[in-house]
Amino acid sequence: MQSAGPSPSSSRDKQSFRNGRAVVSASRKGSDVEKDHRRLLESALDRENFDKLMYLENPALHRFVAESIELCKPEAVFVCSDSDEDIRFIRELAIKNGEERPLNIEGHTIHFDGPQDQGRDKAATKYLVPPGVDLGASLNTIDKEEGLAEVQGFLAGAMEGRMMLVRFFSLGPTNSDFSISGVQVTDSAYVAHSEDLLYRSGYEQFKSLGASPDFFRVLHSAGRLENNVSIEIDKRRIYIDLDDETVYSVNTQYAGNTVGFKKLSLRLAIRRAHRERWLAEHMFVMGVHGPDERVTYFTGAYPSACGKTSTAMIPGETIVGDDIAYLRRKHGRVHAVNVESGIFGIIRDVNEKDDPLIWDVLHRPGEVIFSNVLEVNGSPRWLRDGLPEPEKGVNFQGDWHKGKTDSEGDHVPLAHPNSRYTFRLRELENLDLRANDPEGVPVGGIIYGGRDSDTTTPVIQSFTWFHGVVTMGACLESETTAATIGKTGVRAFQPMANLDFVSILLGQYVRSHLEFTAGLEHQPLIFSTNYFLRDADGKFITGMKDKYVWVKWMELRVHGDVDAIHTPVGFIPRYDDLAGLFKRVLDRDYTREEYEKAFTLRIPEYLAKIERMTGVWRDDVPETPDILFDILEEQTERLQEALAKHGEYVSPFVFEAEPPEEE
Ligand code: SPV
Ligand code: MN
Repeated sequence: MQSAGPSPSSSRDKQSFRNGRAVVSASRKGSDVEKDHRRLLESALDRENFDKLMYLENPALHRFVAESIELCKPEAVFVCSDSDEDIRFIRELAIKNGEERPLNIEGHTIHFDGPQDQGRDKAATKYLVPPGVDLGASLNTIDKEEGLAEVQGFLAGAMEGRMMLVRFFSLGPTNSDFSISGVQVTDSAYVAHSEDLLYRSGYEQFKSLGASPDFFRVLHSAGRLENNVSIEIDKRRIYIDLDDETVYSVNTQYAGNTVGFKKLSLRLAIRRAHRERWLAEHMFVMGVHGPDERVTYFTGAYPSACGKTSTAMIPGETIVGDDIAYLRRKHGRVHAVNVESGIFGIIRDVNEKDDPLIWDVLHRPGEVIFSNVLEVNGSPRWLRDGLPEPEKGVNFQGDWHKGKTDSEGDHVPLAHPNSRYTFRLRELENLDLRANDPEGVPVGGIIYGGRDSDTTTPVIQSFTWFHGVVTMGACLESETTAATIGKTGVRAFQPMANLDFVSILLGQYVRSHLEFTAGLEHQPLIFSTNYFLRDADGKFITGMKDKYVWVKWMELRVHGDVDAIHTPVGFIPRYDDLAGLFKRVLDRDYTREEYEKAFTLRIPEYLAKIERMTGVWRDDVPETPDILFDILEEQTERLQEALAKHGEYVSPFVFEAEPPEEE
C-alpha cells in the first residue's frame, strides 16, 4: 500500500499523517510514536526552536511538523512565536533570501511570482477523496491515495538546503466562538511574511488548544526556484485533504495558491461550517453608516475581481474585512467576523482620486508587500494608477519598456492585471471599531454581486430569505477575470461567489444557506448588485461611485426607512429616493433617464438566465433542494406575465404605477 504519510519512505505507514486522530498502529503504542516525533524534532531543531514548539503541548502538531520535516528535509527549522523578534526575523528573511526586495518607502517591498504563476490555479487544486466518496461534478477531486503519493512525491526533499518556517494563526478574532487555529509550514518567507500581514497571530491561542487536534494544517514548498521564482509549474499542485484538514501546496508562490489561510482554509472551513451549521463565505464585512450615527453591517459575496474590496472600502463607511467571513447565529441574529486581519487586494485601477484610503497606505511608510507590479527605480507602478505611463521598469517578466510587444506582436502591459498589495487592515483609517470583536458584528443585509453585462439591475432586494438565497446567491453568474488562470470574460456559474471553494455537495451547500436563518428573530435582508451592466453599445450604464448610493439605499431598507417598487424579480429603489441619495452622497443630479435606463427590467435576459440556472442545478448538481426549482418557476411565471402585459423591456415607472395585487 502506498503510504498515507508525508514521507513516502516512512515505514510507519499505518499511523502516518493522521495528525494524531486516534489512528495508532496495531503494533506501536501512541506514546511510542510521540516519542519518535519528539526525537526527530529534537535532532532537527536547535534548542530555542525546539522549546518554542514544545511549549505547545500538542502531539498532533508535533506529528505534523515532524512528518513535514521527514518529508521535505529542510536544512533548518524556525518556529515563529507571537514575539516581535520572531516576526521581524521572517520579515527580514524574505529580503535576505531575495523573495522580496525593499522599495524606496520604508517598510515597502516587492515580490514577483513567475510568469506562469500569477493567479489561482483551479485545475491543479483538488480535493483528496477516499474511495466511495463523491463530491459531485462541480468539484475537482482526485483519489486520496493517488493524490497524496503525487504531491508528497513533489514535496519529498523539496526543502533541502532551505529553512522551514512554522507559523501559527487564528482564523477569526482570537479566543472567540468563531476562531479556528491553524499552522502553516512553508519554505517561503514571502508566504510567511504575507500571512503576518493577513492573519491574527495565533501562537498563544494554539497553546490554549492543549492536546486537541482541532486545527488546520498547511504544508507548502515553493519547489525548485530560479531567480527566486518557482519553475516547475507543470508540477504545481494544491491538494486538500478534507478529513485531515490538511492542505499541501507545491511548486507555486502566488499567494492564492500558497497562503494556506486564504482560500485553501476556506475550503476546510466550509466543510466544518456545514457540519456545525454555520457559514464560511467569500464575503466582505462592512459597516454602512445610516442616519443618526446608525451603523448597519453588511456582508457581500462577489467573485474575485468584481468589486468586493472596493465596496468594502467605500469612503464614509467602515471596513471589517474584504474577502472571507464566518457567519454564525447569535442572540437571535446572524453575526459575522472577518477571518483575516489584512488585505491581499488587486492593485489595478487604484488611483489617488477614487481610492484615497488605499492610496494613502500605499504611499506612506508602513509594511506593504507589492506583488507583480512594475518597479521603476524603487517605486511600484501598476495598471491605470492615474499617473503618466513610465518609460521602463522591471516586472514579473523581466525588463519592460513602453511599447513592449510579445512574440505574437501583442502589447505587453506594464504590470499583471492580478497584481496585488498586501497590508494590515489596521493601516486603514476607515477600519470599523468592531473589526476584532470576538462576538462579530450583527448582519443587517447580505449582498451578492457579479460581473453581469446584460441582465441584473444595479441593485435589488429579494422578497424573502429563500428568494434571495435562490435567485441572488445560488443563481449568481459572473464573467471570468484575471484572478484565476484561464480565459477572461466568459459567463460562469458562481453560486454565492464561492463555487471555487465549496467542498461539500453543492446541493447541500445551498441547503445549508436556506436553513441557516430558520427561526431567527431577525433575518438579514438579501440584496444583489451589479456594477457591470452595459447598454446596447457596450457602454457601462452605471458610474464607479454609484455603489456609494446603493449601499445607503440598502441600509435604509434594512430599517424600513424607504419604500421600494415591487417587480417580478424583487424590490428596486424608487427614483425619488435615489435622486435624494445621489444628491446627498455624491452631490450629483441623478436624472430620471439614467434611472430608467439602469433599472429597466430586461425580461428576455432574465428568462434566459433562469433557464440556464435551472439547467445547471437540475443537470449538474446532485441533491439540489426542490424549493430552488419552485422559486425559479414562480419567478419565470411572474416574468412571463409581465412580458405579456408590458413587453420585453419594462420601465421601473411602469411597475411603480402598478402595485402588485395582494397575495
Ligand atoms: C480571490 O481571488 O478571490 C482573492 C485572491 O481574494 S486569492 O487569494 O487568490 O484567492
Ligand atoms: Mn477573494
